[in-house]
Amino acid sequence: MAGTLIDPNRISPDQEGARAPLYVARPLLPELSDLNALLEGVWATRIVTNEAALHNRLEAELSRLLRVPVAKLFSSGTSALQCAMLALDLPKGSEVITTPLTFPATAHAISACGLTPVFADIEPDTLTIDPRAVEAAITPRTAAVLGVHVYGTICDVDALEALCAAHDLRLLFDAAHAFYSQSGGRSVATMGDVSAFSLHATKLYNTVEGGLATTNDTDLAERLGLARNFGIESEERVSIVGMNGKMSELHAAVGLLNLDGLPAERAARKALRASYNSIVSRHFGLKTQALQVDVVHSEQYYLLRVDPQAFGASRDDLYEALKARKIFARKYFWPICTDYDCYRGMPIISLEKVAVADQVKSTLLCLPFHSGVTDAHVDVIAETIAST
Ligand code: T4K
Repeated sequence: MAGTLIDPNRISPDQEGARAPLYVARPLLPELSDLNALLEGVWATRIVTNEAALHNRLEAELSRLLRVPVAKLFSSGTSALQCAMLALDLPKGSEVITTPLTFPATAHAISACGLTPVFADIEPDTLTIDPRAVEAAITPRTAAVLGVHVYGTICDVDALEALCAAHDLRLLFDAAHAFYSQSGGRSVATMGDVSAFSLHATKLYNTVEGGLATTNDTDLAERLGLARNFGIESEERVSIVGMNGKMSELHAAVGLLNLDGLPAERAARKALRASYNSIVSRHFGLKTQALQVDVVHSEQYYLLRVDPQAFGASRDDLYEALKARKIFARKYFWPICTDYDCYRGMPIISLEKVAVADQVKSTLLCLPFHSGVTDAHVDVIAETIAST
């Protein structure tokens, strides 16, 4: 995808000013005319939400695509996570072990369910939760473990499953970054008791706002359905604590149409990953995600890891240099959960003196990663990296 490196002097300030900003994400969107056509049927019935026809069609399509028995749609990835924990009926006040290197939604979903997040350290290569740190974090109050396939890197699922089975804990995955991922031929959607996906506009596959929870367990499926609809079992019976986590027909319509664009978006990102990898390989002090064997990558993010000593500049230097060229990379995830006002002071349970998460958090940068990144953008990014 990348052409030859360009001479930075060839980009005049005028040209630079005229170029549109490039963001870390750009939503995949269907043709507006196709969306209008699909919505005509919805307008005709005036059934616009509450688990209606397009919603149910999309659930069936996603269950097939992700090769999982149960796929339940939600209004967001956050509501999918919360409803997963409500459906599992984890005892109030119990602890859920999770990673500090994630988006706020992961820890907040735990707290919003009346549970306590406990942060366990991550592995230095994969940046996913370290099963040995999880084991060290288990107390008599632990009810569940919530792993995050961060940047689409799959957690050590076998070790976490074994640990949870041995300690009688429930296992959930925040798979917001891992739509369509597979490991050893196994779909991520089938891992643990339940997996929650985000279908937000910034995600590889999106419904504008939306979420998805998947499970192999049909009993749990019923409770997930209750949890997303206020716990309403029938007109005259409310059986569990629930919320409004439902997806509307408008969002489901976008989701149905976006299924068609998914293969081309993934292909464009795969090519872009190869271009970025070739740039990264030219610089000491830069690397990307650990390559996982026998894994189909989600192609959600492209992570750059900057070693300031070896590279000669920091992550923040590079972020600012790119920003000056209107390339808006993102410091996902900075700050980490234990830096937030609401969780500050909570320890990261670690096997290290300084937690790995604290060591790496200032080195991570996600580059723009979507089909709107052109060869010219890649050239500017390559030149900026070379000159920082
Ligand atoms: N768990 C994990 C591990 C997650 O990463 C997330 C969400 C969740 C759970 C929760 O899922 P949801 O409840 O959100 O479904 C964005 C997304 O809003 C968020 O969904 C995502 N993770 C997170 C990693 O990224 P921000 O605050 O970075 O978004 P924002 O508005 O700065 O968008 C980033 C860039 O994308 C913008 O600079 C421009 C571009 N963009 C954004 C939007 C909204 C567009 O081009 N079009 C758009 O409509 O959180």
